[in-house]
Amino acid sequence: MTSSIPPPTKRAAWQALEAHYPKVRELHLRDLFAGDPKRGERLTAEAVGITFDYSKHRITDETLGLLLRLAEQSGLRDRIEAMFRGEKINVTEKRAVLHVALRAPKEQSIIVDGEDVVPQVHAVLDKMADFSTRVRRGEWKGHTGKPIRNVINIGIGGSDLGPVMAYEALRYYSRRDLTFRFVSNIDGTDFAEATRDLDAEETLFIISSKTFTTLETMTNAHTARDWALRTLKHPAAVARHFVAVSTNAEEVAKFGIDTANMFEFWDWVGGRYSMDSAIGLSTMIAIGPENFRAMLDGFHQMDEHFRTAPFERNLPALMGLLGLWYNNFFGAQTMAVLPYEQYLKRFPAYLQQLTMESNGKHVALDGTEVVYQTGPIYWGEPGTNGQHSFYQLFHQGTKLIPCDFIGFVQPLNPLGRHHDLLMANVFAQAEALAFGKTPQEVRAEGVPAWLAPHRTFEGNRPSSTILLERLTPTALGKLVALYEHSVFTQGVLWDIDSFDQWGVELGKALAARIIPELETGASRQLQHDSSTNALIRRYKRSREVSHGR
Ligand code: G6Q
Repeated sequence: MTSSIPPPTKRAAWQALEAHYPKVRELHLRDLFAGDPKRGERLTAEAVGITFDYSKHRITDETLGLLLRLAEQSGLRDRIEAMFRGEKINVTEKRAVLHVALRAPKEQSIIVDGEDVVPQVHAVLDKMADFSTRVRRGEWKGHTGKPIRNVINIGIGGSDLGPVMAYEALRYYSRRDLTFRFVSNIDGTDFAEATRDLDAEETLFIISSKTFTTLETMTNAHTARDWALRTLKHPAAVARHFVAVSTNAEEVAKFGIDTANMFEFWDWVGGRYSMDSAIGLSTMIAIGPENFRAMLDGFHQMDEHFRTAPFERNLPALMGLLGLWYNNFFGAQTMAVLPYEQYLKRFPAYLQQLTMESNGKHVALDGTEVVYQTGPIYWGEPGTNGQHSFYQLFHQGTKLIPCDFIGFVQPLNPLGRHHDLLMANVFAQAEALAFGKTPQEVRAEGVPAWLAPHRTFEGNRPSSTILLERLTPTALGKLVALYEHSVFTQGVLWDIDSFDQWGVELGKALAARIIPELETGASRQLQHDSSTNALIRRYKRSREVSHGR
């Protein structure tokens, strides 16, 4: 696979970047722009309706050339093909990685283990469309004959974050007479708050779990069943009020959901790459099958772009390479994602899982410890809110935080001057971060000498500006796929498996040992470290006191 390719830091381009970095570190964006009046236009790429301005990055043409060479020397082209061909590039789980098949058009064919998966994808999409339409038309009736008015997705991680993010992002297109809620946390408050004002007779639960064994989801699903049956009384009601999205038909049947009401997906869809699989059922009910297919088309357009565009014009490749430049050469620890679009308020949270679960790895594909940094921390908030809190640190703190600004030309809710004011802020922030304000400029404004250092902005803070026309389902698909493939690019450059998540699996097992210790009598011998033992004892003691009250 990558055997003929040396480890990342031994690649000629990586070493050339190491030698090149000290020169670039000294350059200021002010000078780079002053030396090239066309920099802004030159370092902007356009594809599939997305404008990607990367001119405000601390790079020269030489940097870019070396980064692109690194992509070639890392075998990125072959690895992209391997993913699209359905090769088992998730090596630790021996699985193909085929979220791109979820949005492949009907006429395409992608073979996994001798079988074309594209017809299966479309069969599930058709089944989802049929079900969604029945719910939306009020034809899918609850047990007592009332139409469904509330849809609750129960899932966690990849089976929650995508659906929540997509619902919020595409709310403008959603059916306003239906209520959508998302329950993920094992904290009972999540379920209690989601259902407290709902009528079980009008409520549909979508139990979304690839494995159908996840503790949080199964606990919430059982609580949901009890809650529903308290009103609906008869176990037969489960068939009308519960559907499942899963790869595990056996467990779905055991729970009591009719497998005819199960929407399938496959082991080659990773949880965090599953929002466009049947995991998106709640999204489809909210926005309708046509809009859902438009979203898939957006994903597919970006897939094709990633697969075919030369890297110097390839948005995900460029984005991934720039991220690596700061992560591995400037030592940047974090990346901020700043959508200037209220509907994208959950996008940073969604991206946190996509990026950090994918590339938070400390060993290379062959199991050896990496000797370089891998995935950075992603975080962010919608603009302009973030400006009034943490942007201070961007502008004047001691940390380098590359930013992604995301904006749309057309507002979905045009209201007076709002949109121009919003966009003025995007442009102004990126400008201020790049160019800052010199001590001379500050003093020229009449600021006294003692105050001048506090009012000075060093600038030279890098950012990308990502501009789209309008937040449509298609645009959302493009945007998500942009990040998916940028994460893929980085995984290839770092030679890691971006598609496993052993840390998450660990979390799934960890609590299992303590649960019986909390649920059974106090006398059991605790065998943890002294801190954990003491915390458990204290919890149980206090719990008994409060129960005794
Ligand atoms: C995603 C992870 C993880 C997973 C959840 C839910 O890539 O694997 O976030 O999605 O743990 O798992 P289930 O869908 O199996 O319940």
